[in-house]
Amino acid sequence: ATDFGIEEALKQLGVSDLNKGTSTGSDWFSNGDEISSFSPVDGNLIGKVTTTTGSDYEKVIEKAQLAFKSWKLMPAPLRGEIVRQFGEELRVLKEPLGKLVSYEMGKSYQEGLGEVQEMIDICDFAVGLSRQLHGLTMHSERPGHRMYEQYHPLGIVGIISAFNFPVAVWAWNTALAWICGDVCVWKPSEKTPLCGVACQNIIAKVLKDNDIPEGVSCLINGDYKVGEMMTTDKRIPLISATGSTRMGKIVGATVGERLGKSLLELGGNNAIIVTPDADIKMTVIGAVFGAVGTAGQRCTSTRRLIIHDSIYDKVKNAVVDAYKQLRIGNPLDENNHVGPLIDKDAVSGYQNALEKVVKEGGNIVVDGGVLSGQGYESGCYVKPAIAEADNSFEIVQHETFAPVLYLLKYSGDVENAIDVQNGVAQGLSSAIMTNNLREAERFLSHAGSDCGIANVNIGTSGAEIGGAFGGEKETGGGRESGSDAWKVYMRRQTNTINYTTELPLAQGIKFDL
Ligand code: UN1
Repeated sequence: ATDFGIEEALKQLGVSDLNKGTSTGSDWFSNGDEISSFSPVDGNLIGKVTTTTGSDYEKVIEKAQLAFKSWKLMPAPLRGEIVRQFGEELRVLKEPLGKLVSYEMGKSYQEGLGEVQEMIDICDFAVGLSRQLHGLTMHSERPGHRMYEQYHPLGIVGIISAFNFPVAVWAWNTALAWICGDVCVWKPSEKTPLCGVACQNIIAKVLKDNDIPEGVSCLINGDYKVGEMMTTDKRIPLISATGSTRMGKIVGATVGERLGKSLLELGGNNAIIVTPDADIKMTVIGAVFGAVGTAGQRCTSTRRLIIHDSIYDKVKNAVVDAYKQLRIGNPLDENNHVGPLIDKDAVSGYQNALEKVVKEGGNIVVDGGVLSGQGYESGCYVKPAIAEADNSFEIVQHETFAPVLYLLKYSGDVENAIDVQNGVAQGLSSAIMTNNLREAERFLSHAGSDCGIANVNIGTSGAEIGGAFGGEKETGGGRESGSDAWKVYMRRQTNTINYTTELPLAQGIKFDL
């Protein structure tokens, strides 16, 4: 716990009394409509941000293009030094920023701090990487020739992020894009605009202190129409978008139309398989955190438990008992496990899912419901619910961004559970709980999970920075943050150099003059 409140946090982040919107670094300008940011925690107005108009956008792109000219010429390790300083600022501001994330988005304060920690981790990762942007060397088939490949900066990277990770997803993209020599234009979710301004303030100070052009980091605000300015803009070679599959299909198609690149991080429908050899205690912790953490609003949240029939009742009872311990309330109070949903639309989506699962023949085993009364005035607090269901139900096939967990039963071999796990349109995260080596290896093999993330004896959420993050099928195929995800932020060039006095042609082609 900290000894300061949200007012003090807003001050430290420079977002109290806010009426700002579009920015290239510290230089604010914006002429569009206002967005009011209301906290789902208590329903109070936190601040207002003005949206980006078409002419504001043009100014931003001009500044970004100008900044790219000098930024791309700076040696990568020196760009890494800027990212290192950004990470240092984040360490200093971890508590106020974690608090703002919790207050504006609604996740628990612990998870708000965890999100800022992910930003710090990606900065550390990027600093090391800034000295390792290496390509391969190859042997040429032609005598006296040398071949190698190198990676060059791309240009402007457009980032569209979602409300559920209002700061970390931006940092996953920017920390890598910056060391790669790119400049970034960010449109945060219109549901969490103050988190966007707070982050922009932090990086703007670092850039200013180092005399780096402010256009290296730009912020634009507004709804999908502002996002469209970027997706249709040929001056932006890469769009990195996080959000629903519905949004991603539109972004992918629009960017594809102009043959731009897109990096898509879309919906998940993540399952944990619980086999007869599972450790039940670990299963319960993994499943409950996965299902109710961030109030079920992570793209990695656990949506389905696929349980072997021989232990079905035991696992079901243990999970139901654990749900009885959950405390729902103000996420800044560290005694609570579950905070509010982002807004009332999300509450309707949750209610709709519960109605639908019953209509389709499901059986509710932990009741849901919207909480009211003292402490719940915002109308966004809901009870995490559990329903017994079948994988074929339409609602089970669909990602509902809320704490609704479906229990599914399997019998026979683990192959049957894997079929169920893979039997959805999404392919982000997956897990198996087992102490059986054969089952675990089967699950991880090419005959196993079809997801971008597959875990053993860990839940589906809470990935760490070193690994590539992303998923297959309707999750969009993009990879961010760890491993060699940096390559998408650069353009690859193959170079062949001839150091002889002859000019032999490849493939042995004869061409004599
Ligand atoms: C997301 O929900 O968009 O693996 C990202 C996790 C977090 C990131 C989630 N590290 O749950």
